[in-house]
Amino acid sequence: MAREEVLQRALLAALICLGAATLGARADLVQVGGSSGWGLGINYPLWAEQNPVYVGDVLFFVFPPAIHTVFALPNNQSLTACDFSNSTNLSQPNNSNVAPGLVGVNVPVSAPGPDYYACEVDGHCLDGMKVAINVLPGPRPVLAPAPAPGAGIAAGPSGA
Ligand SMILES: [Cu+2]
Repeated sequence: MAREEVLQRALLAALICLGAATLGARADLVQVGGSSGWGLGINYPLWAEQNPVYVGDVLFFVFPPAIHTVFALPNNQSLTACDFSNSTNLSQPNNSNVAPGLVGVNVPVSAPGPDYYACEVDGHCLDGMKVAINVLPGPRPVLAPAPAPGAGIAAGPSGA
């Protein structure tokens, strides 16, 4: 009886996984700044433009803790002015999967719309250590599987 129950639970878990895969629900851990991480001298507007973020993703800030911080700012005005008066300090590390000397901060994104982040260490925000991330409605789209070899050859325009 107990064994049956275990089997049933395993089957249920497998079906749930299969369902999630089929529906394409996928959450990505998105490292802010890409491999450069969170620091000075990085073109965050360009990075944000090239790296769409979707509801359900988790932003991942990686930085040396003695040098930088991560704050969430309330709006674009505060980001532009580097005004931290209504900001939230998110600098507490919660992801240890980083290289020695660095810390990792996961920030799940649960709603669409723009999010604003900056470093509040003196001068860093004004030097460009800030990012506006336009979170897109989820879930993150899954890339279509590659066509089978040979497929599509007959589908080209005819009469060319
Ligand atoms: Cu900084």
